[in-house]
Amino acid sequence: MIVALSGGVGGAKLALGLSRVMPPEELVVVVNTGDDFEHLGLSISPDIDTVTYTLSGLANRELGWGRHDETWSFMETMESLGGDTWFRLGDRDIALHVERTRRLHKGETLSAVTADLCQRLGIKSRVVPMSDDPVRTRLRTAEGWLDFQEYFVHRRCEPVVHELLFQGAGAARAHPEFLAALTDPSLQAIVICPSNPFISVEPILAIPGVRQALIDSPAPVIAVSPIIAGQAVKGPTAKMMTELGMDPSAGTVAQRYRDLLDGYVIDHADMSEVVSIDARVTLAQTLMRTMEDREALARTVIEAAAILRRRKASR
Ligand code: FO1
Repeated sequence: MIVALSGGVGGAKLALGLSRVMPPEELVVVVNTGDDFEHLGLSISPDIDTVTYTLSGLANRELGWGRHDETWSFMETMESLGGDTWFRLGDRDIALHVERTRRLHKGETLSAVTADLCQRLGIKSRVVPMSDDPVRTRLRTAEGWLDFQEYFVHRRCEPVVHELLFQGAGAARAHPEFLAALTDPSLQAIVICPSNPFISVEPILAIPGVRQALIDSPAPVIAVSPIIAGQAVKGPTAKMMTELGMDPSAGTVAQRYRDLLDGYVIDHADMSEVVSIDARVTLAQTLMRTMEDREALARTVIEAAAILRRRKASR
């Protein structure tokens, strides 16, 4: 069994690679829900949808979010009605949000709805929200506090970020399937995917008990850097690091995970960072353009974890 902590597009890509190079039913993808929000009366869980669309082959490959087989009549009509169209919702995607909202309002948990959705999409891996309790990422910017999607989509990540807050994290309970996986004797590795550490991974780590459970797990924790040569592969990671007073580097991300990491996978371009990283470093091609890239990086992570597992067990 492998547990992968994922949020956003980069995380979903590696999760897909993992699901193709191991028995998919042995993969548990724990997904960030800090990006979730209510919009147009709908409960939207973007990182869960990015993972499920990606694992089921439905994802829009260029954008990384939404579906590839999309039409936009709903958005066009909303535009003509003067409604909110800054958050693009395709006609097929909308059906998912409407149905999830109905089931949540009926009292079902987010994880129950997600499990059913995965089953309907033929996904063999388990996709588990980090918690069924609400956690909302908010950002203190030069223009005041912004909700996550307002910052990320509506404002296109332009405002300068001074602080992040994971509202509700302190009262949230890690999903029981997540915690159970961390103590499962068959657990081979805990993979922190190449997601933005601030907005995709740290909301998960902010839930009480999660960091300690990762440290206590007999399985090695191995992260893949989301930064290559000082640049984020996608999204505002490097910009955020600079605005938060950090050097946008693979080494800085390792610092964020400090006490957790047994292993760290960085790109060949960042070889000079190796000396500054207090974990067992593996150099790889971490930019995933093709399916082969996704699978090759996944294999590298699994192989590195196997070496680390022997070391952690003998400690
Ligand atoms: N991201 C955008 O940059 N623009 C959008 O209009 C947009 C719509 C959208 C709809 C559904 C969904 O599941 C995700 C969507 N995303 C959009 C991506 C989303 O904001 C991000 O993927 C996460 O919240 C951060 O990784």
